[in-house]
Amino acid sequence: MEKNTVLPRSRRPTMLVADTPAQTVVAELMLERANLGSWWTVAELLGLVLEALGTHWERGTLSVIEEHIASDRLLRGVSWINQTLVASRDGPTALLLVAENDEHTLGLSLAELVAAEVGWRTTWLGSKTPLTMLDAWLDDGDTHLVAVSASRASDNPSDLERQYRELREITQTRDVELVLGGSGTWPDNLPYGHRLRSFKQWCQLLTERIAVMG
Ligand code: B12
Repeated sequence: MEKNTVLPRSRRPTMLVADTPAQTVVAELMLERANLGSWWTVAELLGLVLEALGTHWERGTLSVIEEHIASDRLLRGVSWINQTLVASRDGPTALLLVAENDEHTLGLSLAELVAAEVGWRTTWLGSKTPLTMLDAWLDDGDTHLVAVSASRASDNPSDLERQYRELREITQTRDVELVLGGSGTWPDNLPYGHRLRSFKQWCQLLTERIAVMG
C-alpha cells in the first residue's frame, strides 16, 4: 500500500507542472519531510518523481516545456530549503559536483539536502567543473569528501572510467574521501572511494563519518 504522503505517486509530476506559485512546491516538500521524518527519505521519493517525469517525457505525455518547468520548480523548491539548512560551522565539508558533460544537477541538490541535515557543510560546484581544477582547490586541506553525481545521461562507461581515474588520483593522494552517485555508468568495484546507489547509503556514510570525527 502506498505511504500516506501528500503527493500520491501518480499525481506528483502533475503537481510540479501545475500553474501554482513556486511556494506551493516548497510547502509540499516540507509536508513530505514532516510525514517521512528525514530528508533522505524525501530524496528517495523525489528520485521516483524524476523517474516518472522522464517516462512521461519519453512517452510524450508531458511536453519538453512542461518537463523543463517541472524540473525547474523542483530545483527552486529544493534550493530554497537548502538555503534554510545551515550546518554547524565545525562540520566537515563535502565538495559537490556533477560529472563532466552532464547537466543534471537535481540529484546533487538532493544529496546536498541530505548532507546538510546530518551536519555536513557543502561547497557547491555543480556542473561544468573541469576535474583538473580540483587539484589546487583540495590543496588547502579543508575538504573531507568529494561527491560526484552522474545522471542517466552519463552513459559512456569509458568516459566515466577516465573521470574516475582522475578523481581517484586527486583525492587518494590527499586522503580525501570520494563518492560516486547517480544512475550514470560509473565503474563498479572501485579500488578507492564508494559507489553509492541511494540516499539512504549516502546518509549512513555521512552520519558514520561525523560520529568518528567526534
Ligand atoms: C530533470 C531532467 C532534465 C533537466 C535537468 C535539470 C537539472 N538542473 O538537473 C533538463 C531539462 C535540463 C534536462 C536536460 C537534458 N536531458 Co534530462 N532528464 C531529466 C530527468 C527527468 C530527471 C533527471 C534527474 O534529475 N535525475 C537525478 C536523480 C534523482 O536520478 P538518478 O541519476 O537516477 O540518481 C539516483 C541515485 O543514484 C541518487 N543520486 C543522484 N545523484 C547522487 C549523488 C550522490 C552523492 C548520491 C549519494 C546519490 C545520488 O538519486 C537517484 C535515486 O533516487 C531524467 C529522467 C530520468 N529517469 O533520470 C531525464 C534524462 C536523464 N535526460 C535525458 C536527456 C536526453 C537530456 C538532454 C540531452 C535533452 C536535450 N536534448 O537537451 C539534456 C542533457 C544535457 C546534458 N548534457 O546533461 C535522458 C538521458 C537519456 C540518455 N541516456 O542519454 C533522460 C533519461 C530522459 C529520457 N528518458 O530520455 N534533463
